[in-house]
Amino acid sequence: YILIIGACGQIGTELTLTLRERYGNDRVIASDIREGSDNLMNSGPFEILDATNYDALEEVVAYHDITEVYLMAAMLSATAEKFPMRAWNLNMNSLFNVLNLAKEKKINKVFWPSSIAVFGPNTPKVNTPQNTIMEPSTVYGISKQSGERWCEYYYNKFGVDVRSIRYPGLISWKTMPGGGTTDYAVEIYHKALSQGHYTCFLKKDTSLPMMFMDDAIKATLQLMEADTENIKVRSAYNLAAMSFNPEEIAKSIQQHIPDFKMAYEPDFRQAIADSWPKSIDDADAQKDWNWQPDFDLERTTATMLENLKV
Ligand code: VAH
Repeated sequence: YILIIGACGQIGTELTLTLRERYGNDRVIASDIREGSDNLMNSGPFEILDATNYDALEEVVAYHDITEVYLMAAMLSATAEKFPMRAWNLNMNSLFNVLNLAKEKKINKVFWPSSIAVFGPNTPKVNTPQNTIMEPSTVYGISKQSGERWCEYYYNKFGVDVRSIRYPGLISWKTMPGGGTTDYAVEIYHKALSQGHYTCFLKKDTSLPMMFMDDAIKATLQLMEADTENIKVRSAYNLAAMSFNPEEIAKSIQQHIPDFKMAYEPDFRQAIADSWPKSIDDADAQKDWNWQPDFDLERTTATMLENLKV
């Protein structure tokens, strides 16, 4: 059986729905610190679970006969800057709990999300390679870089089958993102439809690596279903689909809503975005497990507007 921790989050919700479609509703147990969308709650088993509580997690794993865990609970970049110690506690202790369950052979396989946030201000920003300088300057990025080191350590020392992806900014219509720096790329579609204008918290030329959620879910399942000997990276794989800046996404929206207006009022998240890469080299994911994205900016915008319009 599969357990999704953080099932009510932006990725967790879509991951749960996709895994339930693929493996059967009752084989995928959703869990989170709070209840989620009706669609999520009505489609299969759910547990209220604090992922930082080892005993509670061990009990859910034993009760539901869990063999695979997707640990999607985390505090994202913007919120983590406001609550550094809470972010570190959640992001790291949840990971240690899951890695230790796997080390004790109580579960067989783990997925844990990393992020392009592991890169910092002195990382090469264009076509950022899989292996390069990583000096993250955000609490969230530090927790993701540390998490990658622990995943690789548990694989090398204890044979734990943990797999990870450095997600770019993710764009979805089924759920809102929660406290990230790339959230503007989701909010903009909602505001374009509801108000015809959007005030962006990043400068118009701030290019960031981005991905439509369907591609992120496809990559996650592809990595988890790959033969273990094909997985050469046990920290976390670079993964890419597209890069764009706020001006470019605004222009793609204006193809559908000509009168859409954009304004720019950069806030504290500008410094976070400026520390991240502009584009990512994901040659390893392509080579090791045949990664290929399906969504570019035009298709993303068309899909978002199509599904969000009332
Ligand atoms: C964030 N959406 O903004 C997340 C992600 C690369 C960005 O890690 O914090």
